[in-house]
Amino acid sequence: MAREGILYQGAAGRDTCLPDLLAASGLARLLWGAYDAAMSQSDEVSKGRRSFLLQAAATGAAAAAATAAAAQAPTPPQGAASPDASPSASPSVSEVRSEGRPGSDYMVDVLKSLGFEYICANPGSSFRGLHESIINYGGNSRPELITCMHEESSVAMAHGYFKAEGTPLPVMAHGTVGIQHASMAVYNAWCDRVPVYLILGNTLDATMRQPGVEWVHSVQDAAALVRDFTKWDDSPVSLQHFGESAVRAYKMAMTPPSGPVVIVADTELQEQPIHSDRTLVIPKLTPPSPPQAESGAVTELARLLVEAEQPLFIADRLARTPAGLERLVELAELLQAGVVSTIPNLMPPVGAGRMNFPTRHPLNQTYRSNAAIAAADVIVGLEISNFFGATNIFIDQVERTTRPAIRPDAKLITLNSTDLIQKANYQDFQRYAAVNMALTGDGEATLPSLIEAVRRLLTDQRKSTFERRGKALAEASAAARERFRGDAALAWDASPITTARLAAEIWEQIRKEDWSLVSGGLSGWPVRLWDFTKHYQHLGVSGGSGIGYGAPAAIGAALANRKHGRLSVNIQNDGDLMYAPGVLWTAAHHRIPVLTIMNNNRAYHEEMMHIQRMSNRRNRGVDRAHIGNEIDNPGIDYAKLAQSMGWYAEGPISNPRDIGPALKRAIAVVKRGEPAMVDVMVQPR
Ligand SMILES: Cc1ncc(C[n+]2csc(CCOP(=O)(O)OP(=O)(O)O)c2C)c(N)n1
Ligand SMILES: [Mg+2]
Repeated sequence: MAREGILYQGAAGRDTCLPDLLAASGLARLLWGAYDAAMSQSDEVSKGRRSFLLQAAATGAAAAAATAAAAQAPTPPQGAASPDASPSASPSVSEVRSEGRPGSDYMVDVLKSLGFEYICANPGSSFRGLHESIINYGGNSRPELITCMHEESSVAMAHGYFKAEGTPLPVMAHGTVGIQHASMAVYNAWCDRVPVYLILGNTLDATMRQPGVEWVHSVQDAAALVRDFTKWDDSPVSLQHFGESAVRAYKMAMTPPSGPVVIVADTELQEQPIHSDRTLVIPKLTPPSPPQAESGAVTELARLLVEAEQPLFIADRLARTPAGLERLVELAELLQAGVVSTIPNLMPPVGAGRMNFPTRHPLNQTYRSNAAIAAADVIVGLEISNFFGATNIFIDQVERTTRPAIRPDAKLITLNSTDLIQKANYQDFQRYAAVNMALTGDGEATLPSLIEAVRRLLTDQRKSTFERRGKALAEASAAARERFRGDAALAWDASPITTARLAAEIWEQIRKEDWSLVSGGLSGWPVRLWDFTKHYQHLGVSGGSGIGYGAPAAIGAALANRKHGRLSVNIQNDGDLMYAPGVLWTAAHHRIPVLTIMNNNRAYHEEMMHIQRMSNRRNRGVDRAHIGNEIDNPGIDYAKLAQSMGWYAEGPISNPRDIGPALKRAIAVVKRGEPAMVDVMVQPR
């Protein structure tokens, strides 16, 4: 039986809907302005939906002697179906609500108030109410539903989207099997300090669960699985509770240090009507201002920097917004200090957590990071978890040892917000770094006051010293860059193609475009050879090194880049793609333009190197190290794989001279608004 008590006080819909109730109760002023906008946007669709339901109901009412005002219909409306895979014992008559709104319509209004452009999901009946409200009541617009083929892809898309756009992309998933699939991608987002916004469907009331699959897909505490690596979660028990927690979750996710959050949307809350005697409010979102480091410590840091002989900044997840990059350039230029913006002590240096500093800036010392770290007398780690790794050399031999990578007199300072967020179980906080000063606060938000404090301490004498230092740093970085250019020319015509040649060929085709490298390190060659200047040109790495991130994160970032008209470039590792290649279909289906170049080394090569190392250490030879690591015999035809999912694709390409023309053709397709792939057979590294 349909329950009694239809939505928002009766059948008149818009006339007596939420804003009116709020106005009557004097609560309207509490609403965020976006609520009204959302309501009017969705009004037409909503009216259409109501009339459809009334129509369906009227047929039913005639057959059933017009009792109970359209509570039942004799024939099910189109597509009415039983829940996931469970044979339905329900009667042949489907009940139809004739008027008003279900709880999930309010949930959609809440999501609209948060300004979400899209929402990713692999469908699941535990959020069928919300799904239906998004597409019908919400008009499938802001948020528009993006169909994903794996929950891990949904979350990784949200991860990549945030890094390009700076705003979260919500994800819906089953509170059990969905979050189990999604969990590794949530972990990546946690380690990378990225606000992923998860909505999990679940039926808490055991008496409301359909026997069978719905029990298997229900849980007491849906967020428990990811609580160790999320910032906050809640399981609301009323619609108002949902509204408040949904807004709170957004605020928590976005407050630096950012991180993933989870809201559980109970199925009963989604599907039952909004009770007429309730007054619902969409709480106002107040964007939080990020925490800054304490002013005395900032002044002391400025003094150390101005007095230093060789100050050096090492930046990892510093630039949260475009302003982060600009401020770091300003600070470095003011002091003529070097900047390393990379994961240190990996040879070769491979990409930063964020795009913090232009690659060809004369003060960029990333190309010679070991030398710069060894020479520095004041080293400031900016939003870096692995400061120990940056300042020590770890040697993985039979006996693992560590030795300092710095001068004995070097002063070590950190400016981090990460101490505000740590949990115990997962160890992404890295080895403890004994430092001289630890400033707690958001790095980007603290830079303006640090710049001001440095300015106050500058003297003409120091300025001329700085100038000399800057010249020397510029020469050193230019020389390092020149060496890399020489290295890139080695085996230029080799086949399989060298990673350096591939990076150079891609650069040649994109350098005049408004490009964005949405994923892919290619052994560090783009960072060495390309001219990165803008915040969206490098989106950094996964955070948790959970492989399977690259492809979906790239497509999520490309979705964000689409409206800006940027050329999204994804350098795609083969092993990474094969975790969940269905995301290729998502890109084609939603017409997400992205240029994907397969870094096809036919192996899980990183792991192959580990087995080679083990074999060498045990003196057994490396000739069997491919076992368990190769992705060959048969080799995968990635062009065919992509074509089968609606992509334009070429390859595999073995002759380096064929890369340029193939990229030209693929870029033309991407410019038409479609995804395109070029599969290239490359050297292992
Ligand atoms: C989820 C997950 N499983 C396994 C690993 C271990 N792992 C690290 S690198 C790697 C190989 C990745 O292969 P590919 O994406 O082709 O990159 P390549 O190493 O060949 O450059 C694997 C399997 C991991 N980091 N994450
Ligand atoms: Mg590989």
